[in-house]
Amino acid sequence: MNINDTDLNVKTRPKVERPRLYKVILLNDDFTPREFVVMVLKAEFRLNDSQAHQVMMTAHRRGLCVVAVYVQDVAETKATRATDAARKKGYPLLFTTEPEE
Ligand code: TYC
Repeated sequence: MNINDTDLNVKTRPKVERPRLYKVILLNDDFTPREFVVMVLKAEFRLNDSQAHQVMMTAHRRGLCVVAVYVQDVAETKATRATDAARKKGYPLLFTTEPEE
């Protein structure tokens, strides 16, 4: 392999930009049990118990809370999976995504 084919050569190294990140946003509702919200946050977003409680209570008090940021397809997949898990139990819990500025 030629040195020009490697990333070691600055003259030919393609310039890559970091992908835009998307926020996953948890919305409050009046029906989903708090403990179910905590369970979903731990299972889908790998939050620990303390983080999950804090995020849940922020959404509960303020109406919404940013859970985490990911590249677009990861953010959308996690938001959909978490929303579907609630729907399966008959809860209206909703996660949305939104690009960071
Ligand atoms: N507000 C719900 C209740 O009182 C709990 C809840 C918290 C639901 C956060 C959704 O994103 C949420 N049972």
